[in-house]
Amino acid sequence: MSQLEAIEGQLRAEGLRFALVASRFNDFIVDRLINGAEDYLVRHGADRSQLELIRVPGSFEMPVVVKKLMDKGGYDGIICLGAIIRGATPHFDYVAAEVSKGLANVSIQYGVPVGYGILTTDSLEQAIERAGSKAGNKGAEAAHAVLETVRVLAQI
Ligand code: INI
Repeated sequence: MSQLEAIEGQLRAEGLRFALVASRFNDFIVDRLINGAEDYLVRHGADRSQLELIRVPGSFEMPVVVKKLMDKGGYDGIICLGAIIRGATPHFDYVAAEVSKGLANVSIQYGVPVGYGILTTDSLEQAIERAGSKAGNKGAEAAHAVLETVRVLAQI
């Protein structure tokens, strides 16, 4: 067991401001991810008035919108929520690769955590499992990761 004292992020969202960027594509899944992220943040102390929801057409449009939000400033973290389903998406690999690359780049460029709450699944059934049923809620998990990272960055 290590004797080192770790820098760790506390899961306290009081006083923090977040943007939730969510796709309209597959909105019946994405709406559950939004609920999961919002519920997580509010239960950890966020003020609902400090959460801003931005709807975009599809996951592919997220990086440019997140970049504009970063330029505008004022957000401690941004949580992206979407569902890219292989069965229904011939260009699945292109969309998924570009979105993850784009979001990673903008997060690093601005030093603001961006949560990847975008499901990439083979089937609709898998997406449902990850949007609040037997495999948890990936929207809540993305919110958790962003909150923890915001708090870690504040200590470094
Ligand atoms: N966007 C998604 O977020 N999920 C998908 O599964 C999807 N499919 O199936 O194509 C999808 N496509 C739209 C894409 O994100 C863009 O909005 C579109 O290509 C216009 O640029």
